[in-house]
Amino acid sequence: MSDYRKESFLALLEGKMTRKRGKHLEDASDKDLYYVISSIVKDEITPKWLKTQEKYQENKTKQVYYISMEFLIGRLLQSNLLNCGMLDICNEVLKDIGRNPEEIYKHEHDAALGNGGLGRLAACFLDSIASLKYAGQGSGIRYRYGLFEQRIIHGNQIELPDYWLKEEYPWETRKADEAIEVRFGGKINMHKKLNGDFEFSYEDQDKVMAVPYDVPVIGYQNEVVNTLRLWSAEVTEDESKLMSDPSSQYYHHLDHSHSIEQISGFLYPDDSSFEGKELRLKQQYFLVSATIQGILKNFKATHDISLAHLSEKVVIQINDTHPSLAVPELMRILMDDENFSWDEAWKVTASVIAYTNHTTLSEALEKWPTSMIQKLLPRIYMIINEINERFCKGIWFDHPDLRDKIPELAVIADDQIHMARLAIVGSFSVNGVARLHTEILKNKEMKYFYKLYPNRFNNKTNGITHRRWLLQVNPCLSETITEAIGPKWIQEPNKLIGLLRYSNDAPFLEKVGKVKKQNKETLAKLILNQTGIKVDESSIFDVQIKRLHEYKRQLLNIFHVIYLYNELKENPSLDITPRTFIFAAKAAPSYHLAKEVIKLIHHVAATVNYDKQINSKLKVIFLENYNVSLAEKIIPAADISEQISTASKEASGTGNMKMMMNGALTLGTLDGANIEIKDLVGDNNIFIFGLTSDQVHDYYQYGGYVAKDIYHTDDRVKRILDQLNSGEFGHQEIEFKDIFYNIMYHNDPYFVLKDFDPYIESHELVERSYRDKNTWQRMSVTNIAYSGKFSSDRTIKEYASEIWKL
Ligand code: C3B
Repeated sequence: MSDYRKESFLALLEGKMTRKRGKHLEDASDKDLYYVISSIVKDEITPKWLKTQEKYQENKTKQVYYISMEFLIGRLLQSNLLNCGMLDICNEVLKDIGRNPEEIYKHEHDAALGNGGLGRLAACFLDSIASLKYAGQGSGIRYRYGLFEQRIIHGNQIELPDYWLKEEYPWETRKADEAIEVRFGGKINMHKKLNGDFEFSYEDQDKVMAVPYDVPVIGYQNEVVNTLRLWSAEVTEDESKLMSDPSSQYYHHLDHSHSIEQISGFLYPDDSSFEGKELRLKQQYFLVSATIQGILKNFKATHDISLAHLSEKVVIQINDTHPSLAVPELMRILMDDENFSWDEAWKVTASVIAYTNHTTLSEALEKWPTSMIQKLLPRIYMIINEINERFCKGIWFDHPDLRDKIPELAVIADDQIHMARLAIVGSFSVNGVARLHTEILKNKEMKYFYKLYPNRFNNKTNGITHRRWLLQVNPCLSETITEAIGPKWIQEPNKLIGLLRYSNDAPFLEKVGKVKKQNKETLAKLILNQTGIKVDESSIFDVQIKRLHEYKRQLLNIFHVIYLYNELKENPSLDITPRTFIFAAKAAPSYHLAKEVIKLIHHVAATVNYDKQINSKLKVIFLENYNVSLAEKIIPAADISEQISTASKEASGTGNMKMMMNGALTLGTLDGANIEIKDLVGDNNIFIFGLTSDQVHDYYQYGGYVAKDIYHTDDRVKRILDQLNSGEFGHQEIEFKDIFYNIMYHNDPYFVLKDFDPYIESHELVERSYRDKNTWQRMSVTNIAYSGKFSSDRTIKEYASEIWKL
């Protein structure tokens, strides 16, 4: 690093510190430094931000709008420094003045505007869109409260509000002059026009201001700065004036403004499950209406062609069905405000919107009661009705073979609006997020739609940004990689494949092993700090970090731990490689069984970790409050990546990709993107076990699996389940009866017992393989080498060329 660059960065820091915080550098707190460095980054990128937007305007570039109810961006300072090429210099200068960069970056509150995979995917996509120089915007909600903070008390999950905006958020810029009015409820009037068409006008609607807050999305060292636009719900100016009018009913208005602000009040904490709350519907319409109005306004300001050509300049990707009201909303504006006929409006709408499906879980399917939509969004309801009628008629006349399937296909059925059907009908592209998942959509879940629209369906296997998930979170590994194959992999992650040449190179393998060891030591310190438990740094770090859900089967994992514990208790001198099982997971607050599993993990941990006879060989760690920042600490230290969902249930997974990229070996089922990982690395570099998706499907369809039979025939399983019932883990006998009942009397809906034996076997193979350090290191490097495919750059290039046509 040149002294000159360092000196000028230091001068900037000093100058800003006095101007912004009124302090000398030597008196500055870590928080002062956090704010000042953020402000330096913002100064650096603001001209580029303006220029990027101006260029898009001047060149009339086609734009993609990625609409999502969730953007799980986490902290931004470090990745922003990285992307604008200032991370190294900043770190060095901080160290020179005796400060610890980590401590400073920690002062940023994680922006947890998402639940899990879907929200984090959206964040990775924005990073790749900007880094690949595509013109794209994210559009989401500026929730005042993000995903709850998790505390664990006696094994019970307690949820605390995440008021992340308590202090200034340095990355956002409020754009009050670009606010947009969104309207709910009211009365619709129809008038017949001279030509026989109908015209619609609205009365008595509730008005809400959508105020945008823009967050910059910085491309990787390429001058591009895109935007994530987060909408905040506020009272309109007229209404706030009324509040200060002494003759008005002040309390009434306060109440009203509170209910309006609630629209962007908090993120619903459900992951892959649908809660039909009216406030959630309001959030969805609020996001969609503000975004689409904004898009059209921008289109008109930029282009001098008619809105009939919208699809030449705009594409809207909707992230799952949550924003699928985009279809009727765009129709409404084109017809009621822009005087398009139905057919003209439909042609535009269905060529602009593309839909990504992220799950086939039935409990996640969004179905709104017609009465709710009718009351809250009367005009939207009329439009959905018309879409439905035309769609059903189309099947009746053009696809007589599918006539008897109309009840399964209709957008409105059983007094409910089926949002996935609306999204499919109203879009030009429907994609799944991994190969298996897309095949399931085409051949099972959506097979009649696939028959109707074979060309609409396509696959886009997920990805993750290697810039954050390797370069930033694992600097030592990144350096080691660069030393071996040069720095080109940073721009072209497929170049990681060059590492294969080193997979038998002993010094290189040793270096990679050393980096892993350091990362494990760092994580061990964090574990000690957070839990007071000392773990063996040379043990296998076996990691399962993700939302807690029955289908992800943290239960299977903890059953294996109990099994190992039982074995060791029976034979304490058993020669096993020490293991540290690391869990982190939030459960949806109303998801009882998931919370029971968290409790079970804690009770097993309490038994295992304090049992002197065996605790040098086995430790169970649950790290509370799983979020992006914690993931960044755990992933570089993982040896084993547990991806053990019931086959067919995990659409893709992205944690599997992050851990692979950091050299962990996958222990997983043939589900989601695990299959694609296996296809790349080969059977010898992954541990695969359990039922296939087809087998799972057949059991569901034709029966034939009886969980109780396994209980009665496999002593290991019987012992574990009896332990749950006997109070051995926990304080009372009834503690885990719901888990027990679910397996025994609901026939183990996620096949935990069925996959138990192959899972144990796979773990034994893991253990044996780990004993041969050289082989393990080679497997690890092979995984890193093939991980380039899972960069979100690859995914985004596919979206851009095959769907968005940018
Ligand atoms: C998740 C799926 O569960 C994951 O398999 C997938 O990798 C990610 O989406 C990203 O595609 N998902 C989620 O986080 N929330 C939902 N509501 C539905 C799916």
